[in-house]
Amino acid sequence: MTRVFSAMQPTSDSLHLGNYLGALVEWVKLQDTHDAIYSVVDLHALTQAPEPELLRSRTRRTAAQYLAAGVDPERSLCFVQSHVPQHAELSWILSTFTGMGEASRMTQFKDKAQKTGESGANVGLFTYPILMAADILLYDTDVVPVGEDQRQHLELSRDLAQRINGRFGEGTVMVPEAHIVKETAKIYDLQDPVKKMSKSTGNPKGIIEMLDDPKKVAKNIKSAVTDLDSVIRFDREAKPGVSNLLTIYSALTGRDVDGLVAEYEGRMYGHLKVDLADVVVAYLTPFHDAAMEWIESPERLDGVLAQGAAKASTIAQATLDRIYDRLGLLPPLHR
Ligand code: ATP
Ligand code: LTN
Repeated sequence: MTRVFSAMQPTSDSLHLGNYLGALVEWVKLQDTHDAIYSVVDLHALTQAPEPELLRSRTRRTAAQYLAAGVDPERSLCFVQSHVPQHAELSWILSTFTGMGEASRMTQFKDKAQKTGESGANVGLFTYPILMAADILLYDTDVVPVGEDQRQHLELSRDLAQRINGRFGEGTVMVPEAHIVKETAKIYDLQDPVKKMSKSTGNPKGIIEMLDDPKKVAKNIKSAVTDLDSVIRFDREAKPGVSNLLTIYSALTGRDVDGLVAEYEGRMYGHLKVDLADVVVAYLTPFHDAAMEWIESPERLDGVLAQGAAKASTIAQATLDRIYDRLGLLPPLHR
C-alpha cells in the first residue's frame, strides 16, 4: 500500500477551519486507501519558543483533534514527533544536502522572520523545512496532504530526495508527492478574504476555531466581510469574501458550489451567512464533543500516541539505517 504522511504543529489550543478543510479532511479520507501516518510535530513548535506547560497541553489537544476528525488509531499511526528521535537525526543528514541559497528562498521563513525581525528569528525557524523533509522522507512517504502554503516546502523535500537518489542510487529515499486539493487548499480569513485563514494573524474575528464556542462561530460568520454588490456568485478575484463562504459551505455539506449559487439566486448575503452559520455550528458540535472526550482522558490519548510512536520508530529506524549505509556511515555493531 502506498504511504501517506502529514503533520501539524501544536501551536494553538484549537485547529482552525483552514487546517481542517485544507488538510485534516484529506488525512481522514486517505486512510481508506493508504497506509497512513500522522504526527504532532512538537519539535517544529519549539521554533516559536512556547511555554512548556502550553506546549504540553497543545500537543495533546492537537492529537485529540486528529482523532476527533476521524483519524482512526486502529488503522493509522498517530504519534508525537519528539518521541521518535530519528526525525532529528535525519534532519542533520538532510541539512548537509541543502544549499544556503535554497533554504533562503523559503517564503514562509521570510514572512515569519519579518514579523520578529530577521535578527530575532532563530536558526531553527530557518532550518525548519529541512526537519519537515526529514519527517516525510523517514517513512518512505508517497503522498503528503497539506494546504497550499506548504507547496514550496514539499518541493524542497522532493528536490532533496532526488538529489540524494542521484548521488547514492534510486531507492535511497522515496520522492514524495504533494496532495493539495484545489477547492480547499486555501481557506481565507473572514475579515480579510484575500489572506489565508491563519492562527498567527492577529484578528480573531477572521478565523473559525474548531473548538470555539458556537455563538462566537456564528457571530464571526455573520460579520464576515463580503462586498458592496449583492449578487451571490463564485468569483475568487472579484468576490473573494462570498467565494470563501461558498467554498466553506460546499466543503462542509458536500454540495457543489454551482448548486448553492442556484439556490441563493436573488437572495441576500445575510441569508447565506445565517444558513452557513447553522451549517458550521451543527458540524462543529460533534467535533467538539469528540475532541473533549479525548482531551479529558489523557491516559487513553497517551496510550494511542505511545503505540503510534513505537510503530513509527521501527519504520523510521529501518529507513535511517538504509540511508546511513548508502552514505557510508559505518554500521553500529553495538546495537
Ligand atoms: P500559522 O498561522 O502559524 O502559519 P497555520 O494556521 O497556517 O499556522 P499550520 O499549522 O501551519 O497552520 O498548518 C497545518 C496544516 O493546515 C498545513 O497542512 C497547512 O497547509 C494547512 N493550512 C493552514 N492554513 C490553511 C488555510 N487557511 N487553508 C487551507 N489549509 C491551511
Ligand atoms: N510545516 C507544516 C507542518 C509539518 C508538516 C510536516 C506537514 C511539519 N512536518 C511533514 C506535512 C509533512 C506546517 O507548518 N503546516
